[in-house]
Amino acid sequence: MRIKTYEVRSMPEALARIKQDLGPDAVILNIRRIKRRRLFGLLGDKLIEVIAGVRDRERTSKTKQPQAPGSPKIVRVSETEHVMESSEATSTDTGMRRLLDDLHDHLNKLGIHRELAQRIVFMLDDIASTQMTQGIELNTQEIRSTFIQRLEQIIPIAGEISLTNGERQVIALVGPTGVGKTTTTAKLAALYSILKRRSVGLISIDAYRIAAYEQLKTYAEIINLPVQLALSPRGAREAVENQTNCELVFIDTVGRSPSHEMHMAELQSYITAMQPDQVYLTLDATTKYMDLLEVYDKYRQTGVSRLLFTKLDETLSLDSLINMAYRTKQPLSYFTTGQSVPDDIEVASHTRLFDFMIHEKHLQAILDQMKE
Ligand SMILES: Nc1nc2c(ncn2[C@@H]2O[C@H](COP(=O)(O)OP(=O)(O)OP(=O)(O)O)[C@@H](O)[C@H]2O)c(=O)[nH]1
Ligand SMILES: [Mg+2]
Repeated sequence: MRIKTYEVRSMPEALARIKQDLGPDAVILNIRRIKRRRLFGLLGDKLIEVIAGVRDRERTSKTKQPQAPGSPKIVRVSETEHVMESSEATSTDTGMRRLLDDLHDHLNKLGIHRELAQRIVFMLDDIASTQMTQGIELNTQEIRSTFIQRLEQIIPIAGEISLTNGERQVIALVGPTGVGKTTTTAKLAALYSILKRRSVGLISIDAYRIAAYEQLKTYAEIINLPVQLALSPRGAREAVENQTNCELVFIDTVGRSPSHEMHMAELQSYITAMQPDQVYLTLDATTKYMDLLEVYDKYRQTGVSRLLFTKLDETLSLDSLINMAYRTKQPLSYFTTGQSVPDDIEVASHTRLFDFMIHEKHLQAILDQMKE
């Protein structure tokens, strides 16, 4: 076996060098943090020592050798490609490993998807060790803000509706009954017409329950906006065409159980007729993750392009919401936090997601460990 030792600043750097020297079949035998003393023993650089090896015959063979039961976990360099791409590193310092394992357990207990929990732990480890190896004075705020920025790579957030001058945006809210589509439509309409002074149009689609139209109309009268009621896909298309002077048009659709096949087909025909620029799948944050996945599967045919979560005020758990954004890769748009129109709405942010998943005490414990 050929064995080489590398002293590097990050795991991606180690993996690139090992792959180049020893090939994709090389295995990582050990990783530990080390301090390299500079001249006069001052200001030690914090580095990672990685020992890697390759069996002589493996330098040419592509077949994997089965691992003996009970032997330590050996990671092939070729299997760590995803780690390199996302520049996430691993740490095997015992103390640090234990802390990161605890954090992983904590995320699992919160209900965070296993794979996502793993990525979060890798990312946190990488951020902390990169800051340390670059000699940046460590504090929890720095780590927190860097992490929040990097969270974008794994949980997409669309942010607020962006309006380009002269271009009209048509946004449809779809989703199961009672999630808060009409209330949220009213909140968004008020926000954009009153606070942002944009010209807003409203369309209600409800062939069955005239009450839903009345509900939106009541809000619209307070905000001082007209609402058009569409009772057929054709009528809905005409309603959209009529709103040419508006910069923003919101379409409130009526909810039904997603298992109601006829409703889904009908909703689909309305959406096809109206061709909205964005379809916001509106979901209740208190719903279980598995049920949300089911709802998503039914509604995705309507061309869902954003997720909007309501009723965050009714739950302390954001796991379903986070898992949905991670799993579906659909960007999060807004969160609603109560029944008050228009106050109880906020633009989705990574900060809220971070604060749910990772607490100050986790960051402090990691920093204390790294400073040892
Ligand atoms: N606690 C809380 N309640 C909300 C929120 N958003 C909406 N609601 C309430 O949820 C209930 C249903 O809201 P609607 O807006 O009528 O729901 P919908 O999705 O339009 O329902 P359908 O038209 O039947 O499909 C109402 O009592 C709202 O006040 C929120 O963010 N938090
Ligand atoms: Mg409604």
